[in-house]
Amino acid sequence: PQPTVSIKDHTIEASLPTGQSVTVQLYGATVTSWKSNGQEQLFLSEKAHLDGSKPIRGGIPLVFPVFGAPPKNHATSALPQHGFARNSHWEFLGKSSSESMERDHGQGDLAVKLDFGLSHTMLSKEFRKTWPYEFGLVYSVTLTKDALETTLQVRNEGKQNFDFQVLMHTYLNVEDISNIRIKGLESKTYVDKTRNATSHTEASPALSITQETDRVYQDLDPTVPVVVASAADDKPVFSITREAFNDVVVWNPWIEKAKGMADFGPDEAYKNMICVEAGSVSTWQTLEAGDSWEGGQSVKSRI
Ligand code: TA6
Repeated sequence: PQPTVSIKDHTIEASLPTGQSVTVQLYGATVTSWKSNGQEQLFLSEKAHLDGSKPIRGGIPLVFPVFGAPPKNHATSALPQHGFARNSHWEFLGKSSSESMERDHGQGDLAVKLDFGLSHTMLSKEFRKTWPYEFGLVYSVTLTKDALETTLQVRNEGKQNFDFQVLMHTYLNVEDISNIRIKGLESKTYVDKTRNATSHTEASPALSITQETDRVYQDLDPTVPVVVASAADDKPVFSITREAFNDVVVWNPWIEKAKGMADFGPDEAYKNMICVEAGSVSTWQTLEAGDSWEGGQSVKSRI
């Protein structure tokens, strides 16, 4: 049996015969659901706007060409926080399914890949005015039996170089934030946005989240997984590896900030999510005219 892909007005859904499924909104090319073993792996706020009126609060919003509040006196200065990719209308470019031979059984291990495109010609007038570069983005979402992979290809189709940052703002679903630990960050340098963006070194081999947390861990080895592990048995719940993404942001709004976001609901839902966000955000990538660049993540789920 083959994967199935269904297209409903602004939503693309794909599922594998082994039961996994993924849902992507064309708005922002935002993954809003990833199910395996019948369980939702991503957090989506009950109050998320799904009508294109504002970026979706949950799933995997795509951050490009700037992470966070844009800097002053920069080509991105007039863009909204996290740039325009997550609040633009993308187009579905198509699907492909592949069969990678499994070592032991020799039976094909199915994967389905969905491609989405956004180019400068599709941007709103306002965004094109504020960031006037000719670019093309191809965002690929690949569903396999035990993982979800998201990759972004950035192409400079103009005559001027441009600088960009990119990040996959992944909201992971956790049963209880107090029962997980984040591993793979030990001895890494991070910028702590809850402490005036000061720089620190991570001492913990297994970070627990007990307050508002907003940290940009830098210069990680992309092939070393960042693991969301169970505090009870230390087993991995999620394991994230990256390509060309050397930074990982860890964010939980905690009580006050959760209450303060109108589209974050229910208020206590900060206990059921952790954002572990892979990207290239601590410096700027310069893309020369005519060049292209690619980066991405693979999120494995044990659940
Ligand atoms: O995930 C890190 C972060 O930059 C936090 O500082 C917080 O602002 C979060 O993104 C959500 O940003 P948003 O613009 O989606 O409300």
